[in-house]
Amino acid sequence: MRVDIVTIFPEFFGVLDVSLLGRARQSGLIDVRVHDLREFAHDRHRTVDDSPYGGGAGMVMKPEPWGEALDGIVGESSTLVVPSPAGAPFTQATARELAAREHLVFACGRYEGIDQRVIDHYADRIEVRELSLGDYVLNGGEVAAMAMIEAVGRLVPGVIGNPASLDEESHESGLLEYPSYTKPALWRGRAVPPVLLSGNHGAVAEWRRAQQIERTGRVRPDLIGGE
Ligand code: 97T
Repeated sequence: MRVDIVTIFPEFFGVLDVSLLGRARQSGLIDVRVHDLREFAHDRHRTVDDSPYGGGAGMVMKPEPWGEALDGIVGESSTLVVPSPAGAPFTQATARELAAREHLVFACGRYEGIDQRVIDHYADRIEVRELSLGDYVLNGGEVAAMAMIEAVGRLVPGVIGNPASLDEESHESGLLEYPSYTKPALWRGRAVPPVLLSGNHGAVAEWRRAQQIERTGRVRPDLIGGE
């Protein structure tokens, strides 16, 4: 998979080298390239933003640098991902869909967003996904893009050593994960649930399932048709 990132903060993405995806990058499974949007702004101050038509607070990212940058990066089989608080929810299902793409291009907007014509222009030509991490506001798309790249990258075949471990995770079954324990069996007066020491695999599986259902109902009733 090829991943391109366009941002005014390219140095932000240095952490991708030290994360789990570092090995995937070295082995060539994921090829990540970061581009500085300001290199596509040609005025003396390398301006990438301007005040909004119609008035209002904040600044909007100008379309010309985005067009120049993206024209040199996208091809007909690219998917353009635009992190945005106004986007559709990014979920594990979204991550799975994107993990099957050949080429992802992340457009990281700052300020109050990118001139909408940029999104509309590319949406007429290629797949464009405006995606939100959740109902809160960040200063820009960089942190959201990083979260999405990690969620997608670990689903690319070969990136995770034991792919079976992916199946048991929160959000794959529609339920949250069961609680986990390791040695010692007694810690600060707290015992590991005895069923986990019983050696009875059926009883363990049943207990874990019950824990998943209890936890999901308590913490995330929305996942099972409540609230
Ligand atoms: O708040 C944002 C600002 C810019 C780009 C993305 C976001 C965001 O993404 N998920 C939640 C908020």
